Amino acid sequence: MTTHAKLEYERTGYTVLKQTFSEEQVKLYKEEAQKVLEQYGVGKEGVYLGMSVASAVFKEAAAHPVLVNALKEIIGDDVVFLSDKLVFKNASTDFGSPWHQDYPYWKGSHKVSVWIALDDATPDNGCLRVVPGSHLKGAARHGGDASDGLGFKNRLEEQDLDGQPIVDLLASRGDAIIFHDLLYHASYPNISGQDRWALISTYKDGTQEDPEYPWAKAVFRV
Ligand SMILES: O=C(O)CCC(=O)C(=O)O
Repeated sequence: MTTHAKLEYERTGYTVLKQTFSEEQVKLYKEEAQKVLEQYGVGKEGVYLGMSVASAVFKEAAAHPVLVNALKEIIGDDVVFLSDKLVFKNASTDFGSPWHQDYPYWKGSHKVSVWIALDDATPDNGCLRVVPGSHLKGAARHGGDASDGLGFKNRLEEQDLDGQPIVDLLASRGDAIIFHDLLYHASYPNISGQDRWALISTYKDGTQEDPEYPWAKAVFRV
């Protein structure tokens, strides 16, 4: 399975590990995430960076054996966890994430992120959208007009998407989507009236030199 995952990742820039986390684990993560948000007084929707700093539950999630096996296939033996974030789009969140690559945020060596569905994700509640193979195009120029309030000062230009094949990644709770930091991705607005929460964890190859990342405060070798 992981060999397939590696080949798919190399070809398309992403691979989906279905049902990696159990119902019980997903329930625990949502409850624990709720506690973190309350503890830190975080608002009702958005992004919270540093779940593993806030709770050991997320550190354990980041080292899930199925994930680690797949990451070792993709990255190599020296897999380092850098940081994670909760993207919590509640029933009232009616905006999607603009098209972007993650690379402009990280720079340095190429990072691998894992988008873990804590709710079922559909086009109606804001599932991910990707351009398969776009990670092979290299780093694109990103523009910076965030005046519409949707965040993401690093955004792809509209013409970068022209004529590109777009795939919607519907996901079930517990699925894990592993993706390259050059993959073009975005998400739909949530118009469903239902929550759409996801945990995104980012990893790197420990043999590669990188700048210090001030927000990576729970770094560990998996
Ligand atoms: O979960 C989402 O809606 C998209 C998040 C995303 O693309 C990111 O944080 O890089």
